Amino acid sequence: MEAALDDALAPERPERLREAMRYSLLAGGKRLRPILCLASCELAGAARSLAMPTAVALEMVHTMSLIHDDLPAMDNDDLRRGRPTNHKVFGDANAILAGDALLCRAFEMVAERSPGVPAERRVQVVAALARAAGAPGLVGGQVVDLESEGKLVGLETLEYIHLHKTGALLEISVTSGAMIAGAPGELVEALRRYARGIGLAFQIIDDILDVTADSATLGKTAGKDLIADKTTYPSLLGLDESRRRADALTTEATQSIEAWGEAAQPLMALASYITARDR
Ligand code: GRG
Repeated sequence: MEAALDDALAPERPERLREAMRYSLLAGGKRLRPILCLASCELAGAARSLAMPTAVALEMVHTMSLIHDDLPAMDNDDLRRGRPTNHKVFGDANAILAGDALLCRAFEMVAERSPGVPAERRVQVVAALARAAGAPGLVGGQVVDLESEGKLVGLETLEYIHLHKTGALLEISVTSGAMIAGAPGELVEALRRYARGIGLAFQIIDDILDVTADSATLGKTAGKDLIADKTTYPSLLGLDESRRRADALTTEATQSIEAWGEAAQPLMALASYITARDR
């Protein structure tokens, strides 16, 4: 995965822009979204190499969202993936532009740099990725999240934020691998149910870690939700009930794909990782 990400940003001008794009894209991170994509492509019976450009694209969209999320106009953070945030190093304007360029490159990866994937599948993934990133997905979730800061919101709004801001990209991460492989609709829908479960569980665990882990382990500022006065699962339900919810969602998620037996094992293991993770 690291080699594919490195290759996707080969030398080009302007050099400073490329440097800013590479700074955040190659800063580590769990690479969960691309790995989910590759695992679902394999589950659907195709070689993982077929989905590699889409996997790279997903990590690019995710990374751009982190760069923009960290900006002073949004979450205003100075630590990400264990390093100073992009705008702290390159300035606000370059950070915005590096994010923009990563987003554009992501669509290029799927549309133009996916040899061997039939054109109609590429179009299907481009459309689904655009929806997941845009107003019906990340952008919409981020808007409601920003609007909700400093307010006590209910579980329904919190779930809306999480399903859009975090869940939408995790969902397309899982379903895109199957789309690339030309999976039947029944499998794509089972994977969508799996993805919705792990997506929400992922964000509940994120909220829990924000309270229980330290900045060095997380590679980002711990305790940020409290500082930003955000409603979270632990603030609404407490830590124990939040963990119980994450576990229940993970169990439901894995049940959606258990009919695929041995082939579903990597996705089962990834679901367990999401609830057991410490960063
Ligand atoms: C996509 C057009 C477009 C705009 C983005 C800024 C924004 C709009 C949305 C914010 C999305 C966001 C930052 C959601 C948080 C998701 C989340 C829990 C991130 C942490 O993911 P990890 O733990 O991070 O997988 P690593 O560093 O391991 O990859």
